[in-house]
Amino acid sequence: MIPSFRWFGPADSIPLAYIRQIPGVTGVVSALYDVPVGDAWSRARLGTLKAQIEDAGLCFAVVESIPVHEDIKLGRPGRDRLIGHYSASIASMGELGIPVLCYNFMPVFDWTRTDLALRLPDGSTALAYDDRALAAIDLSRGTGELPGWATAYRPADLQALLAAYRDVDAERFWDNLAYFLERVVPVAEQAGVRLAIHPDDPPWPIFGLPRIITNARALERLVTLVDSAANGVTFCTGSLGASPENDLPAMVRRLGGLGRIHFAHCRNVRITGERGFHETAHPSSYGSVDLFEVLRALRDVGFTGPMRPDHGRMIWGETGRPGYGLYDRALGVTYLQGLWEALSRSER
Ligand SMILES: [Mn+2]
Repeated sequence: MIPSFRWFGPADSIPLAYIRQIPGVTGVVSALYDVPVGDAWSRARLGTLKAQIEDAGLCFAVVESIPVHEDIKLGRPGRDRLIGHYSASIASMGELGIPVLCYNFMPVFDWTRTDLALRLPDGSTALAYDDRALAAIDLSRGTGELPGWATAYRPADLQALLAAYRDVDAERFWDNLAYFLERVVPVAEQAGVRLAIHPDDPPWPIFGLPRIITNARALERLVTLVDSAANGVTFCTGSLGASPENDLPAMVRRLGGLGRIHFAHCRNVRITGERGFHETAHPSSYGSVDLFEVLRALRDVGFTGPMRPDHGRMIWGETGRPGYGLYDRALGVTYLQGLWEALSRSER
């Protein structure tokens, strides 16, 4: 297991030098954040990022993520050219020896919350989701009411995109994902890069849009779309753990046993009702996810990939990118390493 930490590039308010000081963390999860969606990532740009990470004494463990253009997800004409660009980006990763690519395949919006600063009893704040609050958001007026997405789309563009998805049901969306993977997985194999799809967050349809990477059945279907070790998953305990139907340790044993877990996002959520949850501190006792059992399953299947803490709360007066402050994530990755050390040493 490679303890890792997400870094949003040189614009991140948390410098690599701070990440270097978190005990045990050696891997960095990062991306190029200023390349327009659909363009190829050049080896030169990615190489500069890799050099910055290595100059700080760390290792570029995962690209998270290269966004998949909506035209690919919609199966529109023109997707082949965009898939060509995506393949070029994967080839650049391979040339630089960056081994894992985390990506997602969610329509229009990826992570979605209804509150970015829910106050918890201890005074910290966390991200939260409530399906009733989401239902009250009217997208015909744009995304202004959707936390975290206020400036993501112009209202007219959003309406056009939502209209385009009206003809795309879940099965058609699966077809579009298969079409994409049939073309990029061979490129990844050739490049020595492992693809790791991130589950949908939250793991159910929102705004009438299809969401398909939500549970054990879906993840097993995903890995059989293209039967290659390069076609795997990011096991995100927070995303999958928001649904009580998901037995996370069992899913780890099944997918990990197939050798298809290439990256782990470990965090906790507390389920607060049907399709409702808020994020919490990482330790098992704070939420609905039993991280001890998840990590035990990861150990048992021989997981050796990068693992990062996922969203943290805002604590100790810190401000910053929602979910991505330094303090709570540093506590989280330290806790995860404590579990891992105890599991490893008790096996002797
Ligand atoms: Mn995640």
